[in-house]
Amino acid sequence: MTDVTAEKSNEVKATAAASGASATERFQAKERSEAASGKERVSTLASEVLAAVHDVIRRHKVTYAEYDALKAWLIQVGLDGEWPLFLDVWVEHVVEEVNNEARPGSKGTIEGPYYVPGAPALSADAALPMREGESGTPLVFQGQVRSADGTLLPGALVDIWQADADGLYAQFAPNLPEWNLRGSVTVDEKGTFRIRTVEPAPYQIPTDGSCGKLIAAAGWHAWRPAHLHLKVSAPGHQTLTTQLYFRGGEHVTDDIASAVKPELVLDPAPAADGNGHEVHYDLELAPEQ
Ligand code: MBD
Ligand code: FE
Repeated sequence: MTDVTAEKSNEVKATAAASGASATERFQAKERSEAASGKERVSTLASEVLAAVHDVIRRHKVTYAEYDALKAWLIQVGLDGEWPLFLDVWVEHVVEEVNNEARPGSKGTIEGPYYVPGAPALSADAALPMREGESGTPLVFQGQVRSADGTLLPGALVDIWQADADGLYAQFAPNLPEWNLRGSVTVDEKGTFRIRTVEPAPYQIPTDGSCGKLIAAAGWHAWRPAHLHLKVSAPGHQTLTTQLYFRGGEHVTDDIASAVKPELVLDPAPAADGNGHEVHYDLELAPEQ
């Protein structure tokens, strides 16, 4: 006879395989530019990545046992669907850094694997979609969207997505409403927005997949600090992809994804109505080049 209890608890658990499969599917559905680089550049980049690997092997005299462990692990990353997670946690921050270091306006940071386009459209003063009695400290997040020169941007969209108070993302963990804590906010005529949500919990990388195995084998920790993800767009401006963190929160100073910048740490204050916290954060977009 099957153990119904075990099956059930397995079904409701957020597994690496389930979130990995969703993240891989999501990335494959993303519109992206094809063949961004010519032969010469591909050759340069590929040669230098390989040379860096060869250098590590020589310096550390990597054994055949270690080489086979690496092969097995790389194969398993793909089978677990964890390439999006692996790349966004350990590589994306440097891509973001080199691409946006000279951009005026608000600081960006990594997108990560859990953005989903097409979230419910919300007005400038709205609550994110959430369950009745959604747990977590209520948070009012308000601000104004401007161009880097200070001009108001009334046509802006603030796309927001976050984990819930258990650290889980809708569409990447089971049993959450499809668009829980995800919304696409149109700012008002002054460029302002006022979003009611709950504070997210820190996020733990799934421990039962390949990324989790690497973390355990290396003796690292698996945590990202609590964060709100934002994508802010407006006509004639470069889209800002960023995240906001909470001052004093766990892992703000040791994010596994290296995606915290001092400018991105919020200082929430007690809400005027005594219910949770509120915080003001303005967002400045760089004009299109
Ligand atoms: C996340 O929530 C996230 O934002 C990143 C970058 C990686 C893994 C999970
Ligand atoms: Fe995240």
